[in-house]
Amino acid sequence: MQEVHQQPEKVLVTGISRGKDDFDYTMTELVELAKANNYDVVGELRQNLDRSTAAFYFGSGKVAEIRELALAHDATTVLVNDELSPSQLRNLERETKLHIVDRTQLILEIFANRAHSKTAKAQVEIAQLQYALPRLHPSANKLDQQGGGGGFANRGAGETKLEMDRRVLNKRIARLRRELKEADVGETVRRAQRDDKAMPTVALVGYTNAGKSTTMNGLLALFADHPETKQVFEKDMLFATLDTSVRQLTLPDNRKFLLSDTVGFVSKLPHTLVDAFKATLAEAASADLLIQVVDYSDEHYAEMMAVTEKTLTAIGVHDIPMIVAYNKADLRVDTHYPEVNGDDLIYSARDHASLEQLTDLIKTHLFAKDQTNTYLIPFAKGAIVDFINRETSVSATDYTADGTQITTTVNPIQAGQLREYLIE
Ligand SMILES: Nc1nc2c(ncn2[C@@H]2O[C@H](COP(=O)(O)OP(=O)(O)OP(=O)(O)O)[C@@H](O)[C@H]2O)c(=O)[nH]1
Ligand SMILES: [Mg+2]
Repeated sequence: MQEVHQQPEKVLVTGISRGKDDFDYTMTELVELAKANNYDVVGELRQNLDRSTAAFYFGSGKVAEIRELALAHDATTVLVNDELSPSQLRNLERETKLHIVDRTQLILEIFANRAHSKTAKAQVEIAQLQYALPRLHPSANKLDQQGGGGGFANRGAGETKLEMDRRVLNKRIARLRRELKEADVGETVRRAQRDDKAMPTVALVGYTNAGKSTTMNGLLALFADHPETKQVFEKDMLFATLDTSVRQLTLPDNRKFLLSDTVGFVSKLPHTLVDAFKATLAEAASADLLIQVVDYSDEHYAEMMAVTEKTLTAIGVHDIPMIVAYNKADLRVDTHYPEVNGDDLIYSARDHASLEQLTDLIKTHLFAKDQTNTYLIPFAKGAIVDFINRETSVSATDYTADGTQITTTVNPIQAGQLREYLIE
């Protein structure tokens, strides 16, 4: 995998508007993405065009202008705000004699630099290889040597036969897929759930840097099942989290749920990445409840929410109840928090009262179908009494001549498991 650039490489950021409302925001974000990959942004060039041109993406005249601006600023690389077609990429490289990195490739590079676990590395590499496949070209090797190419397997001299290159890449993709299947990402959750199938699951989702991991850590600090439960990694940077973490939480009334934290989204998230990360994101797709964490202090939060909704649909999330959690309210001068509005919450992940409010909302959703019942457990069934004490929210215990009588709040699955002992 490619290392973070040692000496920041000077780059231009470029894009065409295509008459889209979110153009400004995606261009601003492109600069952030560039910084996240340690590029030094020295200039920007925009063109107002209704549509990109098939040959160069930019309209006539702009290509020469890019070259001049790059020369004037010593820039060696040009970042483009969209995914380019293979021929647009080739033509632009040829005409400008500069290294062209489109938005997809940039995001792939960031992911590659951030990936630590074997799973994340394999998922990113699959996405990179799929991006590279249609772009394989006899001249591709030459371009790669200009640096910053993103660690594709088609590096190196002497690979002239396109067919052979394709075969090598496809073989590598197949191998990585096999390895991923063996590692089985979904296993994390299933292992956690195996002990108690009745445990509901909650997934934190949302834009990158919104505060998902900070929210997870806040809830863990309050309700982690064991004091030694590990906190997750949180940091002020794009795509801090690439791996899914699942932790068990136990509320003061003894009710439990599983909370998961996973990779964040960004606008125009490459579809090869969405595909490659499907297994990791499956967490969200199978949750009982989603918490969409929003950076409410960012002026573009509405666009970020729209992107999140779109990405959730793309990974196959349908009809899962959602709490919208407007985070970082502490950074807004005019906002009172915590404040609950129906299913939504304005809060700060660093604020105790906020986390309590969030917990209340989670409880309302997860435990709405709970029921309070009284059971009579024969003395011979001590294990059942243990189970009730461990897993449910007990309000009264009496010892009668016929056994232990317990009044407790159970979820529908537990109610089914305990039905034969029900007395009222
Ligand atoms: N001021 C303030 N900062 C916050 C709050 N919540 C999170 N942050 C900061 O925002 C940054 C990003 O937080 P993370 O929790 O890592 O964000 P994330 O959503 O997990 O991001 P990715 O893993 O990159 O998708 C960190 O520097 C946090 O300290 C908040 O309520 N107030
Ligand atoms: Mg995170």
